Amino acid sequence: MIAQLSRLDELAVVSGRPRFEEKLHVGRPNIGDRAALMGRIEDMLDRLWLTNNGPLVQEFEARLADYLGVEHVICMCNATVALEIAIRALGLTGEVIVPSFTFVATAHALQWQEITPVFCDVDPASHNLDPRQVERLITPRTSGIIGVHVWGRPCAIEELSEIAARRNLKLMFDAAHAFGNSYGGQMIGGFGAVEIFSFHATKFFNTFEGGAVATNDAELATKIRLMKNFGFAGYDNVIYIGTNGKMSEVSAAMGLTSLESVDTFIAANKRNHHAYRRGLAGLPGVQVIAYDDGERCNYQYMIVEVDEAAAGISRDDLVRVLHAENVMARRYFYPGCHEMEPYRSYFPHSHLLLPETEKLTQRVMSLPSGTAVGPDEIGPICEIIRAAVENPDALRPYLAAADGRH
Ligand code: T4K
Repeated sequence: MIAQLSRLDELAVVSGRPRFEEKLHVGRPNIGDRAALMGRIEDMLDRLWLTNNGPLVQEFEARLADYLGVEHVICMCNATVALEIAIRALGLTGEVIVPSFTFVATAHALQWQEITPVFCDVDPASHNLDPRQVERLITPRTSGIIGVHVWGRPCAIEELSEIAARRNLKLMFDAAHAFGNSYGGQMIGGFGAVEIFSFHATKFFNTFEGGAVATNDAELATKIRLMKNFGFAGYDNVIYIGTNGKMSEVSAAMGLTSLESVDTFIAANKRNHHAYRRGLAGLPGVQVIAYDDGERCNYQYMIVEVDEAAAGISRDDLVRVLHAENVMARRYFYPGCHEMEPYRSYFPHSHLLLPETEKLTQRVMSLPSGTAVGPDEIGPICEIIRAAVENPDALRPYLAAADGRH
């Protein structure tokens, strides 16, 4: 056990002595049963079949379809390529409405194929696309909407579906954060035309690198399968434009193993989430975002919103305090996509249309969770935050000095 933090001068920004010897990262991978993983890899090596729709990928896709309750799951090398392929298979062109408050992959997947991402503001409560703003951004060039279930919290799916149907637009979801979550009791994966998951190492459920498209549309699934394998319909028979989006067998081995431990991973995230909530309860200006306990939820992102006016300290200064302690809090998502290149140059005034996004990018930070941390780490992390929020004036000169050192 780590001793209680009793005095301000025990903070590392003051003393120079970090609370944790080793860095605590956001996005530390969860690893399932190593023996099961190694067994699958040994079998794979014996089979001499390493990629190109091997038996492990086929088994993984079938298990995922079952878990998600969808007709078709197509595994891919990562979610970014899965997004690109799904966007192309859906026939999106011209302009597509997306949030700016997302990982830049969502926007890049469009711009990569010369489709303009039109950045839409978010609802400050859910951090997801604000449907009223979506409606205002539709032009004759708009072909679709990509909602992102940020932190795994479902978008306003019904409102977005209604707008898409009424305005004759395609609707798909970037569900990179939402594997294992439900909306109205139905698993994320079955909404819109397609939903895309990420199984990157930093996701609570990982395949090293990986992603998947889930859909109930058989025609679309066939098209996506062709596109992720160069358009091959059989030996020597290319019938479509395609690329290489295939998942390898070793990733599927990891995926199948991760799936066997998915409930354990979720339980660790949930325990951590509630430990943080207890540890930070009552702190002015520091709010842990809530998940709906009535739905299935992976609790993978431990997100705190810092209101500088109420907390007396900015999000960025809190991140400085935590980094000095080797708690590697992250500013997801900062800056918004509209402030990143090439979008910043293409649309220099878009920040004027994104007031809630601008606020959120200044307020949000992500804290370590997953199986790599537990109450022994979370208790001290909360104490560090508490000590900083309770003593902002005393800390200011040390923070200025720490800033100068970086
Ligand atoms: N859509 C959304 C909404 C997304 O959030 C993402 C990805 C995508 C689409 C695209 O999915 P993929 O194409 O990646 O499948 C990380 C992840 O790389 C990215 O997958 C994720 N979202 C994003 C939110 O976070 P970075 O640039 O912040 O990664 P990095 O290298 O700084 O690592 C993050 C943290 O994880 C660090 O604190 C260190 C730790 N880490 C990382 C790796 C790779 C480990 O402890 N072990 C590891 O193996 O993007």
